[in-house]
Amino acid sequence: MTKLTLPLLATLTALALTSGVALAGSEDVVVENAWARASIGVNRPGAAYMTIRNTGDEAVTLTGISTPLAMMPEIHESKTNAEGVSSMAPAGEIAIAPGEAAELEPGGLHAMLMQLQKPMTEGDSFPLTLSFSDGGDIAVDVPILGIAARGPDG
Ligand SMILES: [Cu+2]
Repeated sequence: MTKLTLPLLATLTALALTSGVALAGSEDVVVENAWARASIGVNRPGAAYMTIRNTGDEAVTLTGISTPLAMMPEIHESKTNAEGVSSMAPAGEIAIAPGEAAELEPGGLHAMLMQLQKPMTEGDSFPLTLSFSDGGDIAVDVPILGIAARGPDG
């Protein structure tokens, strides 16, 4: 070890920190009121809900989600047709205009958690990472509410 080592390490650390910062847009995203319902076992998918707010002045695009809780997490959208039959499908990328928010709520957009790795137990929480088109990620801790919860307050 020479005395050159420390400044070199400091430089590398600074570079690593700089490259971890989102390029534009997603650093202004704020996630509010995240919640999920407890599951019965792992055979059926779980779902998580939240408000994803763009507080910046550039549009942001949510491109995907990931969590260690589920092998196949995906943003879905539920729709009800004129006959009252509801169905859901992958929502693709979600663009959020400046000052706007994407609402993930029962009956609409939701984070579908397919292939659960363990049951979702009331009182626990799990990490969920949102990825954006500018390369930024936002990690959220999602509290698990009761099996009959309808909103972030239960
Ligand atoms: Cu779904």
